[in-house]
Amino acid sequence: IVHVKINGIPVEVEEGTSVLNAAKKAGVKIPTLCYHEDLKPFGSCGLCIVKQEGSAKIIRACAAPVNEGLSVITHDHELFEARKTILELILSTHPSSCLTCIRNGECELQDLAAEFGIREQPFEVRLNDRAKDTSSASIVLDPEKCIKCGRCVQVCQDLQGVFALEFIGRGDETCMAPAAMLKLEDSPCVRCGQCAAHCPVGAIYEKDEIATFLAAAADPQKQVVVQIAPSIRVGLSESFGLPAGTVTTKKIYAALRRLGAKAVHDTNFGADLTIMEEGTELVTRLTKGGALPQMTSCCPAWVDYVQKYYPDLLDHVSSAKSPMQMVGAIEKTFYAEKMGMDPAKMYTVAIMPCTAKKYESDRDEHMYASGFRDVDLVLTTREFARLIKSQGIDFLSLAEEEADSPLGEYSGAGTIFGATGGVMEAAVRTAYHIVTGNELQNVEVDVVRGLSEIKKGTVDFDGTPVRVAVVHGLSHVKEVMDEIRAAKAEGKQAPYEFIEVMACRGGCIAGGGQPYGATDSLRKERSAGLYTDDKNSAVRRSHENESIQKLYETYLEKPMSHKAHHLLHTTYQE
Ligand code: HC0
Ligand code: SF4
Repeated sequence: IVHVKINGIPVEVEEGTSVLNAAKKAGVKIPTLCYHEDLKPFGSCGLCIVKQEGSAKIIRACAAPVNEGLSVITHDHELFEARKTILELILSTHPSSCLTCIRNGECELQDLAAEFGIREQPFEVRLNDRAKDTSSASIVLDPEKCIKCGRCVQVCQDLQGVFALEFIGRGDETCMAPAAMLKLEDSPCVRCGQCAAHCPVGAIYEKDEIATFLAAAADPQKQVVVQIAPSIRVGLSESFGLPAGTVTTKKIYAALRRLGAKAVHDTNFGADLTIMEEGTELVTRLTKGGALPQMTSCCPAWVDYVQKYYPDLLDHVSSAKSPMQMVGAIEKTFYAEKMGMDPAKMYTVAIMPCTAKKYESDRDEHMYASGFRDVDLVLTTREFARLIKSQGIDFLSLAEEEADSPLGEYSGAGTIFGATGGVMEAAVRTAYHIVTGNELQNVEVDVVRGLSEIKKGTVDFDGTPVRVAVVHGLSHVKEVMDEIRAAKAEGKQAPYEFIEVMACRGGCIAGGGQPYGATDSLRKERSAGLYTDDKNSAVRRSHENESIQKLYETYLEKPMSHKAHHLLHTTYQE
């Protein structure tokens, strides 16, 4: 513990705490722009400068650790003017097109300009004239709006270990871009969207497809059918001012009907279905042979990463399609038949916390098993929030509604898919039943919960140990992949049977398409919302979802049957 003074206010903080966080503890907000809790301090913007009392020293509060007896001044006239000048200089290289920017109302630079009362532009405006990169199905780069904060580069390189983005050019001309000025689509980008979720301005954002949705909903030739991902139910609430982690599932269903959905389904149903298929696949690999450990396949950025960085290990990835794709395939076959709908006219939409899902829905590997595209359109949570607001829907006052049966019924196991470790926990609940014929009594598998980067544990299947690992944040997966590769080279199996990987830290609850501002405390609150929802569920094991049981009885026959294989599985090519 060290004792410091912030503007004369004494505070006690742990050694190594930054001046910025010590100030926070004293109730003092130091302005920042490049700083983000997820990242190492980069110190590029200079807004967080403070004065050290008793010395002429100016300190960057984000990067400087406190020491015993330190006393700083965070706000005075001189610092205010210096910060205002920094902002004016940033604004002199940034377009003033706020009204038409995707970040209008949600921009950190705009907020700061307002806080500092900037009313005019004293410096000559010099914009770089680099063109937008719209090559990716998921992400748009607008280098003209880049403020060189460095967050996206750090996110892509350090959090994700992908290295698709770097700083290009010198001086004024510097901006973020894929190496060698490649198009994003030709770069190693896996479309996770974490760069967009961390960008403070409108320089990197999700491809906006709200207009496509509205056109489809207004088209009398189309019947719009919508599913929502597990983490939408906890993510959307923040966009409407509710506390993080608030579950709004039934208001979301109601909003979708007002938006023109002819049927409202839940990706959680698909999550239960995925568990049946993927759990059965795991048991088959364990008993009959096949590449082990088996790895989950539901995160499209992760699958993309394996294809780009570890194509030799693709046979470890489960052949099960993601829950989203499974729901799409079942909507255009089973559901269309049941309801007498023409699958050619059915327009399937998925609301996802993820930018990579836009790309997944457009992959050509067997995503058309019904004869039609499984999922026609993907909107992220952020687009969904804007869509609701644009259509005069007062979300908070909506009366709750139910989803449509049977593709709206799900277990708590399906819900927790949205948090890191959730797919594993759901799989354990069902694989235990498949292997032992009994039910797992304590369904809460604590070793796979929480935010540790790599979670490892052994689950006891009545005497048979099953070794599992859970990884989130792509930069950490390298360790496990290299272990598998090394073991394989020696003709051995790495010490796991089943591994879950999610590209984003925390899992889908903090996906690249979720509301801005994710930090670890927010990740915990969003996850807690899902775990509480699971706890409150009458059914907590995927195989006990009666609608899933009926789907097998009346249509698919059994997990991994010929028909299930055709509709619900795929293979990813090197
Ligand atoms: Fe996820 Fe999913 S859990 S990837 O994180 O498996 O995006 O929320 O929808 O498909 O269910 C995202 C979230 C999903 C899928 C599910 C899986
Ligand atoms: Fe990097 Fe992900 Fe952004 Fe692609 S989407 S540039 S992989 S952070």
